Amino acid sequence: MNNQKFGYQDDNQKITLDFATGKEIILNIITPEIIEVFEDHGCATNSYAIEGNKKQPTDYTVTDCGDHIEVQTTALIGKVYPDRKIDFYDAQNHPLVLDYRGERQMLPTDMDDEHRNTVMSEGHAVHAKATPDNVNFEILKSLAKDEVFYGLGGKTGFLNKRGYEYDNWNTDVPVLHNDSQTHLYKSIPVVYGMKNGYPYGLFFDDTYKSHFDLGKESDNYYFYSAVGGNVDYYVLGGQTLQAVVANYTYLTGRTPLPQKWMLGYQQSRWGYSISDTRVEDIADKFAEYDLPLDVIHLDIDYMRGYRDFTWDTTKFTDPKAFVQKMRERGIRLMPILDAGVKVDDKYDIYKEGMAKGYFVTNPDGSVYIGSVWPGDSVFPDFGNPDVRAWWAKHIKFFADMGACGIWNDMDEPANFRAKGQLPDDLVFHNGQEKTTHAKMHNVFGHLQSQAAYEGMKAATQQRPYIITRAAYAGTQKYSTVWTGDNAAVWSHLQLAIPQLNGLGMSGFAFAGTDIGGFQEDTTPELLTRWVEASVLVPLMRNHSILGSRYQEPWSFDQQTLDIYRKYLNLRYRLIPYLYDQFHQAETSGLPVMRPLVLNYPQDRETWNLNDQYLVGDNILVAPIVNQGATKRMVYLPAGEWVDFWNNTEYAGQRYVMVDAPLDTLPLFVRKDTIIPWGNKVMHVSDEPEKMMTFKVYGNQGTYCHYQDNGQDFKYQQGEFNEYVINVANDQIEVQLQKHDFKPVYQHIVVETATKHAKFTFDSESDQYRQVETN
Ligand code: MIG
Repeated sequence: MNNQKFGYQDDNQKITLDFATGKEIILNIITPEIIEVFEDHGCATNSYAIEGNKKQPTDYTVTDCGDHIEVQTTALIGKVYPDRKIDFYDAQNHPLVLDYRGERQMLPTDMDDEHRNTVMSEGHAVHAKATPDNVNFEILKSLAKDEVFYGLGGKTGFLNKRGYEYDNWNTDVPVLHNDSQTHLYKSIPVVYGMKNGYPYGLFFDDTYKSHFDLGKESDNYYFYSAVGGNVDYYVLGGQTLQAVVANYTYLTGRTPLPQKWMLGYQQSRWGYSISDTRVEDIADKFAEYDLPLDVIHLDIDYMRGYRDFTWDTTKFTDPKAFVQKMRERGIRLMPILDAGVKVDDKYDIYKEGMAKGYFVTNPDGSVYIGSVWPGDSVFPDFGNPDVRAWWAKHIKFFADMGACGIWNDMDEPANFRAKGQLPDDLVFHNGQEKTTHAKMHNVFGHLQSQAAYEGMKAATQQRPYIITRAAYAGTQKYSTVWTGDNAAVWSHLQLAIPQLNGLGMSGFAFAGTDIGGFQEDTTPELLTRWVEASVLVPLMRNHSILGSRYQEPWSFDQQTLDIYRKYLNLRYRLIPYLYDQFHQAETSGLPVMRPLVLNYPQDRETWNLNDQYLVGDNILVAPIVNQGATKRMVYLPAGEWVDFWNNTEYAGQRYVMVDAPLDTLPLFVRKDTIIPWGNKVMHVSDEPEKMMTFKVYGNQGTYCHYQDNGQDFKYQQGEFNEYVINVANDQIEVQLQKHDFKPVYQHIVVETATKHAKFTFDSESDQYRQVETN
């Protein structure tokens, strides 16, 4: 039997710890700021979140200190005790993540079985409590008095997750999303904390159903539990909260630079795709009302009987020609694709998949039949790499049609049978091994999106545009996300900001919500405030459910239309700024849209700020999210800030009261910032822009602007340009710092408060010449 005493073996950044009782615990030193804690529970160890070897050669020491063993890098100290407890500190010995030395104290309940039935008989939900006996393991960590929590992907509730519990189990939630729902469509098991102001992260890489209690049950501990998998979590260190987030995206991957037009405005509704004429009518209206637009989304009706990879030619006479025709008008089409495949012996996808054994089976080996839009449906076993390759190959169908991407829906996966889920014991693959749905559920959407990404990339050689509703940690490498079926209620406009900020901190730099609200009937005021709030949200799409009140920009009065247009125009002006931010995000691993706490973690006022966001470092958006409000308090963090609309300057680190009549979004630019200001356009052009303007807020500034072809992967070989704009002491300079993408702006204009300087490109010197100033 295990007779070993407390001790360790040290093997090249892998420290195996032995205890008098219980399993060994392994500490893997990934980088100086990342340590993995692993305890084998007999499950597969491959990761769907982390691809490739992330271990970097790292200096570290392991010391036997008598009563504990100490593992130290330049950034983290791990102290392991004979009773299996582990504590992590930063290099200055500030506690970050400490095992809790006590037992859980379950919340008291006054409900016995009889009362439970009484309560349920009226229709009230009675939530099962996470108890130690219905999970595989629980990990309790001690909680400090002022500890705050962020991350977890797009959960419900507020920015700071302290005091709430959440589950990780991808679920189609077609009812109103509110604070009491512990889980929605995505499972991103990363949480960031600040203990006494010191930041850390914990990433639990387990795809099984898991649970976070972040100080709801107790003020003394928080805990994580899971129903399966190994104990496998990463302690993320870093000097700042930003560094911690960058470490998480180092591990799980960074949001790749999108094609530029993906940042354009997008219009959708379940119902548009009933015919080509209906879609065309929407495009016509955008033109008629002078509204810019890049993408129209095609919901499920374009398919033939909801069969994946089909296009109903009774609704679209010639789909390919139609896509091409719209493309010539500057509009791209984005078809939806569902997870469930119709059971139909005359349908090639079904036949092929059946012949190859590509669908998920019951434990007895028969193919599992659920139900989705097409009626009886089967589900591809995306855990099998051959199935992904097969799916990816069929994606070519859409690429050949000229579709601009793939919109993955119902990929939790959702099912109309078995209480909306697939049964836990269905047989899936995890690579070549057989496993269960319980393990693969939370990565179903991830793997479907990966297949779509790879299929599109192979077919087009361009940066794929994939949107998914379900996701796991790491999905950001393949797909953008939207937050699913929200509703046209003010609380969902309020929810949008913490949700998107949470997704951003969890790696998803490219995300959005359905503008106007998907379910229920919007109002002109709600729609107006929603489009204002979304002006710098990375994914900008208006989407609604069929049967709801129309919510296209022209659906209400002239004022609503005019304000909507004003913000679409502003969006297009700011696309170059957003695109620059995406370029930076790909290397920094930080989100584009972010909560203030990410940039100002020392400032306690930012810790619970739910209704504001930053875009990069220099633009602050403070939307109106309450009906009837025409003023609001805005918290401006340290520094000086300039009101975008009237150039009023404010000192930061205080609240200011600002006016926000219906047509005004409170918008601020950090003083002494330069912002690129795109041309007024109706669509993002395929052709390189001939001219760019830069606006100076304040008196000086430096800005580095990025330019590439906006479409393919050549930028990864260095095919891009960098412009540096410098304004200081009344001097304005424009420099082409890097010129490896051939086309350049012919003209550049720099606007300061008092001057308007125009520069022209001189091909001889490969630089800009100032031609006039006034
Ligand atoms: O609600 O395809 O979240 O965006 O319009 C039923 C129809 C299924 C859910 C998606 C929504 C989409 C809808 N789908």
